[in-house]
Amino acid sequence: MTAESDFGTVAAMRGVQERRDGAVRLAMLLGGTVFVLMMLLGLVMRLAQGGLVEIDAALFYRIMTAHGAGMVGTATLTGATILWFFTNRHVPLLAGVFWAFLGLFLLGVVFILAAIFVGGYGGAWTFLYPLPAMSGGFWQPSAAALFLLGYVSIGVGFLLLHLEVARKLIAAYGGIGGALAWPLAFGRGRPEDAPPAGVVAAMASTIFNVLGIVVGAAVLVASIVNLLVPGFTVDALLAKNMIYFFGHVFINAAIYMGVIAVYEIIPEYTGRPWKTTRAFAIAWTVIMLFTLSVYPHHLMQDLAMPAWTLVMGQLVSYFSGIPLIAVTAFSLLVYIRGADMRWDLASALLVLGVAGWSVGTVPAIIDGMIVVNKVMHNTQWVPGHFHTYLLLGEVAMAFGFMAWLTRAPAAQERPGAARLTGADRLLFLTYAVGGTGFVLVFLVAGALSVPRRWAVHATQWMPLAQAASVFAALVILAVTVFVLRYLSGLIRQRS
Ligand code: HEM
Ligand SMILES: [Cu+2]
Repeated sequence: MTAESDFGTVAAMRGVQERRDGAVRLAMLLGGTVFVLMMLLGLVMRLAQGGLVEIDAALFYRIMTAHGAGMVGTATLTGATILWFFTNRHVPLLAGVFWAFLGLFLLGVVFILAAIFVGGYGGAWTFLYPLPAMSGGFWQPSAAALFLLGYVSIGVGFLLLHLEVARKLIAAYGGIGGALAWPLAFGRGRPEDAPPAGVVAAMASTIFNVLGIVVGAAVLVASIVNLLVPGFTVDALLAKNMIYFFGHVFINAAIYMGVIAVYEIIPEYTGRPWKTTRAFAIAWTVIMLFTLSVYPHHLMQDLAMPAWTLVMGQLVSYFSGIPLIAVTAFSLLVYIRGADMRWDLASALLVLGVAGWSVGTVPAIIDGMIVVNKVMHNTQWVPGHFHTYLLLGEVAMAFGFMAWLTRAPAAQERPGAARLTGADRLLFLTYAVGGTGFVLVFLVAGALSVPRRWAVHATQWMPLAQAASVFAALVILAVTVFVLRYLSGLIRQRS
């Protein structure tokens, strides 16, 4: 091959690479924007619960449905985009698959929005069978079916994305076990030969998310048939098991995929690679098994469930925090301590993301105890814990990734040049303080037995919702600036 054609190939490859990144940048822009919009819906709900604005209860439940589905979908969209971007660093992925994923995702969003705001569907993002079919006259079965079809479209998109990732990782690392670093975890493999940390995380989250989506698709299709042919019924307890298996896995996958950004980006700031150690490899395989078996902690109110499944849910809940915190939060502390850590908005948000995620598992584990769950189950303790590891966890990681994609040109050339300006510090603090205050109010309200999912609150609960609204406004302010900053970074990079 001549030098010239070599050069041509490199240039062409770079062109392909940039176009691929273009799709990633667009997906993150959409994700960031939807986060802001969904947070505004969240604020409206909190204002309504605080008695500061008046909205019809039916509208509240539509907003709650849109907020839940929109947030979970966007968290997983941004997580999967992070997974795609970094997997692509290690194995070349087919760009067309990502575009198909994005297209199916957007099609699903259109269906879901139409189902809610045109069709009036308000049965919550969890579509618990047979609720979609029992609207009490608030929506037609067709609206519920459209909502579920939107999920199917999004699910197919995710399957395509994960299958492309799985196919390439399996080929490059010698099978599923190779990509999960099993030779190192359970054999005589050496750390030097193990796949990068991001690859292990990508393989593990791909496996469980595929399983979750397949089970989810089955119960979605059954529910759609039930809506169209009411004579066709499904065992409600089985459907609930399938839905919560899917829901638990899907939202966990969002976070576990987001963490890949931490493994891949933080080394640039510490100057030390995130190593695939034996403990790391074992932990990810264990996390994979736990994620698949812990979902019964959502069914503790279901007396008809076999007792052993609930006990398993509780026990696995205890342990599922440990490997995760050991290989991510603890390692992160070690990496940061031992290095001359550089701070900028990106690294600060990524570290906050790990902290928020780790802290959020604590109230989650508490709620995963059967005796506690009996009391706390339908209180705001529940949104309290999941807003902690989502708002201060996955979402912080997603915005950290976006800040990193558009970091200052000097920092792109030389990571040592990264710095946290005064304005960035203020922005970061606004987000962290607003987010912490917001989730704390949920947890306090939960401890005081304020119920969740109530459109109208008793007068004595209203001050809580009002305080939460102030914190939410701070978060929204910060996040709006994150998105604008990202957008201006994209424009700067284009010119
Ligand atoms: C400023 C940010 C946010 C605000 C103001 C907000 C507000 C709310 C409110 C008021 C509720 C209903 C609570 C209740 O049951 O009484 C809720 C539920 C929920 N939120 Fe958020 N939220 C925010 C951010 C997020 C984020 C970042 C996520 C996920 C990535 C998220 C996911 C959810 C989910 C899944 C529900 C449950 C809906 C249901 O019960 O069906 N939220 N949020
Ligand atoms: Cu769960």
